[in-house]
Amino acid sequence: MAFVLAGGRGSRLKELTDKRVKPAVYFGGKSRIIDFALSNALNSGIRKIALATQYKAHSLIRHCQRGWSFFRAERNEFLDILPASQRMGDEAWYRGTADAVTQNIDIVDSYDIDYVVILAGDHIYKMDYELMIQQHVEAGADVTIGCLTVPREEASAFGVMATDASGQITSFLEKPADPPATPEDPDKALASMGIYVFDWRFLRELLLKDAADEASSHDFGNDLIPEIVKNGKAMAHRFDDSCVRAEGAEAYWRDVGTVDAFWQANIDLTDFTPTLDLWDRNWPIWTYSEMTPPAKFIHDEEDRRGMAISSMISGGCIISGTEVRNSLLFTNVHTNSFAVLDHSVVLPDVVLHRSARLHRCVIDRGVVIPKGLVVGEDPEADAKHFRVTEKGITLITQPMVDKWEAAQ
Ligand code: ADQ
Ligand code: ADP
Repeated sequence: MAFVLAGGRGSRLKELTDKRVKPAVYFGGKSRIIDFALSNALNSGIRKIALATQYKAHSLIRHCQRGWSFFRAERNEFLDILPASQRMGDEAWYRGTADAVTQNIDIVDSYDIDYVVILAGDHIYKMDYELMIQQHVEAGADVTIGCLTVPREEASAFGVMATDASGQITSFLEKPADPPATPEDPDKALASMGIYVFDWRFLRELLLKDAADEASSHDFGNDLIPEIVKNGKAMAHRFDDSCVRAEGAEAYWRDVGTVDAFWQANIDLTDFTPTLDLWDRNWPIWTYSEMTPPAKFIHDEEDRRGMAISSMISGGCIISGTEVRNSLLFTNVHTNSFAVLDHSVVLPDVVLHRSARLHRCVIDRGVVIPKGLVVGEDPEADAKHFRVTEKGITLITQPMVDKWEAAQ
């Protein structure tokens, strides 16, 4: 089975996670971040999935109910949504990632499974977990951890490990200030992806021991993994090109944890040949998608052509007399004459009124962009009303637009 952790807010996404948890944030034109972990599980042949939620889970739960309800209960397949609900003690919330599993031990017992793969619900990647489970079983490991090499200067955000020649993990430091480099490259570190395969019986024991430990933060990366590395057999599973089943496909993994990373990963999809291939029919990204008519492009009555260049435009969009360049538009975006959208990520149901010009923006779901609003041409002026990131990307939400309108 797969146990997906989807409870953490993802506060570096700022206002995008004010109302919804990070795994429920939209990604790639039609999907949400959670769809990647769930699709990987499904495409790897895993049809028993539990999903632990807590922070602002309504939009996540609604999405999963609409899009992920095709499992066949009569074949013992399911997506079981497990909100934090005081199952064990008096704690209202899951105290940490390990506690999210501990509080559901009796439910997992009822699934009658041998192996569990613990996943984070907030990364964008394609990975075949079956290969990792195979390696785990063949090596007779206590835990197998998915890992990848990252630039050393970024490694402080991860669990960082060292391995011996057999791939056994010899040291593990959770978010070290000074991350150790890999033996091959002083500028790289071997980082945990927060993906773990366990024998359920082994993990169960460990969780019960951890629950009784008052000094523990009940977290996989902080508590359980270092303990196994010290006293058991923890193996590394390298995430590389061989983890992607499609021929010639390149390994792709992103933590779209900041507005900049979110914008970049979405805009990358408009590249000539994006590394993340959403068109691969052998590894589809399943999702809930509204029934919509095809996108429509209108040459308006004032002779403006509605057009999109190097862009992705979802169903239900109406591009009327607007120039769209290097942008990604989600479902049901409506735009009007003399407007420009350039290098922008536009979430569903946005309306863009006449003569608005938006460059390098992320626009939240349902925002109505007023006539003549210009963003991305004067960063200092933009920062008065909108959130401008370090890299000069502007995040626009409806309350920010209301503030801008009030100031006019
Ligand atoms: P972090 O990046 O700190 O480190 P963490 O906050 O533990 O990740 O979240 C992991 C997953 O669990 C996320 O999907 C999050 O939504 C979810 N989550 C967080 N708290 C939760 C809770 N109380 N209940 C339910 N779900 C919860 C981890 C590892 C590192 C590793 C990185 C890789 O600890 O070792 O390098 O992930 O991103
Ligand atoms: P989504 O994330 O599915 O796009 P919205 O952007 O509409 O959903 O809203 C995010 C979340 O904010 C919803 O799932 C809901 O929990 C909450 N929300 C939105 N509008 C309201 C409202 N009018 N009253 C209460 N909660 C709301």
